[in-house]
Amino acid sequence: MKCFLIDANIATSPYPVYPLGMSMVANALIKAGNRVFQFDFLQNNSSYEKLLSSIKKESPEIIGISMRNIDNVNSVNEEQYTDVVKLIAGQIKSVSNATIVLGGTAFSILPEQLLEKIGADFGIVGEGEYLMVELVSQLEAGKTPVNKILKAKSDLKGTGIQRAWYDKQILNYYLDNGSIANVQTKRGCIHKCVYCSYPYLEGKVFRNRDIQETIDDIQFLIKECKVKMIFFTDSVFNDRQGNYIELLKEMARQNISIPWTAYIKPEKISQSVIDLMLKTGVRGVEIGSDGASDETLAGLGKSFRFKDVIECNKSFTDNKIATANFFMFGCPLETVKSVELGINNIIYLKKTVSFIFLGIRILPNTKLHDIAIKQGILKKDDDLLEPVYYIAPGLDKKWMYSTLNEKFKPYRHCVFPPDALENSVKFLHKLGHTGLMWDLLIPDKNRLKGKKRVKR
Ligand code: B12
Repeated sequence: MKCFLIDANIATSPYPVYPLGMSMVANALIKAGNRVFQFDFLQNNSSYEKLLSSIKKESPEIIGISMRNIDNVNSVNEEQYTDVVKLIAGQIKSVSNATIVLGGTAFSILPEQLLEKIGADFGIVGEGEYLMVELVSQLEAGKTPVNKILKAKSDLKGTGIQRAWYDKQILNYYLDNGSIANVQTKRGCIHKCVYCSYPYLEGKVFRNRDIQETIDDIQFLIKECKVKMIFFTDSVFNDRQGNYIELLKEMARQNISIPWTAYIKPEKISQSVIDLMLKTGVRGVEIGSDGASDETLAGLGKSFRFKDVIECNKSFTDNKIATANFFMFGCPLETVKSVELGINNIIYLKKTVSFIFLGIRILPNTKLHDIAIKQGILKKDDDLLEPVYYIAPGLDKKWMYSTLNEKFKPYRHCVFPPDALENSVKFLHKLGHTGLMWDLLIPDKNRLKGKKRVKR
């Protein structure tokens, strides 16, 4: 069948992100014998004209739209991204009778609401490879599934998760605009953080991709696409089973070294693992600390405490590896006292940069959703298309905003609101800089790993 895939993500902060999900679905469709055209809306200047002329030229029978973000989860400066998808679907219908299928993380989080809002024919929740191929072959056989929303069981075996069909032209656009190329090494999340949708999106157990296939992706990106840095997109890179260590060992054995970054769960990392990271090119890591005090870490359902955050940062900074930490204020169990303690903890977290969010975007299928209903912050039938941010009862948002603003302002390494530096980063991207960027804010002149900027 002739398939046309559109990545409809228009978010450009902290940088535009290559549509990895769309490319994985493209690969599955191609392997199943379909003809696939990948269209990236952002790369095409968000031009409806270009989109429609491509659709007319390709005349596809099925059009898949990949929706990554619902909004920017930033209560202080809200942006939302689903209206544009409604417009895209409306425009498509004016020139094509193709079946429209929605997918991607944003769609998976709010499937019923988004199918209705956007007016597509079908939607696929969760990983799209298997169900999209299945849907295409059913439609080809003249069968129309009864259910409009199809739910993946997130049960593709790790080794069954195939490589993405990276589109070089699309990738070049992203690399030219400050992006870091992305590689997935596994799916799933075993953690129970109350606010997080990762286990819902990817399943509750880790499913490791074949290590050599992951390395083939990395080699392809280095050799064929001249990629200068890689982001391992796993929800948590340092999994307890140690798959990441096996991957790094194999990269080291094959002499592969490329600047890379990933999300790290706070825990002490042994020196031998840090040495492997250095050998394979680690440039900096993003630590998912989230809570700034033991009280809020407990309220978030975290299995670690603030001393682990300090220790984890130290494992890296002692080795001159740059770290960024992400924190949220207003968590369950937050009080005026824990806000004050948390602010101090962040200010005194050494040689790192911290990004601070106010409030937590409430998503369905999370424990926070239930907590918010119990506490009267949400009603059971609120559709959540419009973001609602959780702030623990008893705390005043205005007070929180002015306190965070005032206390963090003197410190370059404490970024509040989290997008405060967006314009400066965009300017650096225009000058051709790419990579972490946040490492420029680290108050340590010897932060070797981040010092040499990556240029495209
Ligand atoms: C890694 C990551 C990042 C990294 C990306 C780094 C990089 N260079 O790639 C960084 C830190 C930059 C980032 C930033 C942001 N992120 Co982020 N990120 C993720 C994360 C952990 C993984 C995304 C990923 O690459 N997955 C791997 C790919 C292969 O999977 P996938 O995209 O889901 O695709 C599969 C399915 O969705 C489906 N599918 C995808 N497209 C299609 C299309 C069709 C037709 C079909 C049928 C199926 C289908 O099939 C695919 C293969 O199985 C997700 C959470 C998660 N676990 O999914 C959040 C997530 C996507 N991010 C999110 C958000 C909000 C953001 C930011 C807006 C945050 C901010 N304020 O800065 C920015 C936006 C950046 C941008 N320009 O878009 C949200 C989006 C949902 C929402 N709440 O709105 C998520 C889901 C986290 C969450 N639970 O809230 N992010």
